[in-house]
Amino acid sequence: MDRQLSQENSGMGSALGVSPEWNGASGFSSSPSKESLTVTYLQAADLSQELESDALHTLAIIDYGCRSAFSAIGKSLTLEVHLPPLTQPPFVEVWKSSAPVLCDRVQDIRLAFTDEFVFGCFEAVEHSGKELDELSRVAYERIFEYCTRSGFSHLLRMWNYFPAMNAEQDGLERYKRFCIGRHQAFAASYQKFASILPAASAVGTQGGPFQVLFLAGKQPGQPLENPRQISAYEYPAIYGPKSPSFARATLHRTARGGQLFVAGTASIVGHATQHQGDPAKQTIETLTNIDAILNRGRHEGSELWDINCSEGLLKVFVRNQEEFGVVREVLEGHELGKGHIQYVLGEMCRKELLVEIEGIWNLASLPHEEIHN
Ligand code: 3EB
Repeated sequence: MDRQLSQENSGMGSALGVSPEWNGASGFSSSPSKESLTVTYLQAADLSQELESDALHTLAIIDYGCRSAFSAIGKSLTLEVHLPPLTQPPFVEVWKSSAPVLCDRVQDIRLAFTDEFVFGCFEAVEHSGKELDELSRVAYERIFEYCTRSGFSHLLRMWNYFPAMNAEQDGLERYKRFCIGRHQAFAASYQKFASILPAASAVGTQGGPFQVLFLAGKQPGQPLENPRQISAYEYPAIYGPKSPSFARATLHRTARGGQLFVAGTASIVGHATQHQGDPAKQTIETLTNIDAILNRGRHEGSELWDINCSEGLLKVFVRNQEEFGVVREVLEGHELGKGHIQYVLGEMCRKELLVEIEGIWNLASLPHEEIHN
């Protein structure tokens, strides 16, 4: 089973020496990214065969099963995230590019990059005595520093994974400490950072290191917010001393379309958690939120593309294993349930939240000639 979400390879050339830049809603001021990214879910057993079967270059492989099966793969970033899959056989997530890939390591960040994109992961084992706000601040500072120096200046998508998300550390919940450190780093590096925040997910793992995964590029993405929800970066202080620094989605446009990265989305309307204790209703509310973001994306780019809601690549984080069946039943009865879906066990940032869903949608764009006329 090859679950693939792929963006058409572009045959478009770029103007030599001109840095491509998106010029508002009217189009690219110069040549847009010609590289294409592809994300797929694969059965772990099919991995080696699959990696040889096409002309694409592997950027990153993410294993959610804690099995470290890929010691043989050297030319891409391989990551283990401790979020146990809820279905069998276990899957891996594969990020590919049409362009050649190189790997590197800078301090605690492992990296794989192409001409236009970098996929990286800051990873650190937590030590007792060091609080999570400190570690998350350092992680974000290092990532910002790397992105600035390398020229991959624009964060497009981030994932934050660490254990015991809802446990207290010195009198404050670990997720809230994480938000403090992330906020400090953003505030120190960027003025008015709301306009550059990437879509993100934050999910509690079953153990393992503190990890911040990121996708960054040489061209900016466009942050989108959800009209049904208050922006997370404007949440009131009842949810923590510093608000969560992320956008509801990032729209990333390239020559032949691009991608819409939808952040981890939960049963929150305004800023309030909805349907406490009811996983089915929380799933419906979450899907309504995702629909609202997809509509924002359509509205933003109607002159260039359509977004087919049944063609997403979705990851569903479920807090309690015994509620997985209910969540899946609701999703399978919804239009969004026609996409490629993987379910994993993970903790959400608020104890009352039972499910969180993230997704990637390709933007089907007009043909080459129409963009240029
Ligand atoms: C929410 O909407 C749900 O702190 O990076 C979702 C995605 C959530 C990302 C983060 C938190 C984060 O507030 C939780």
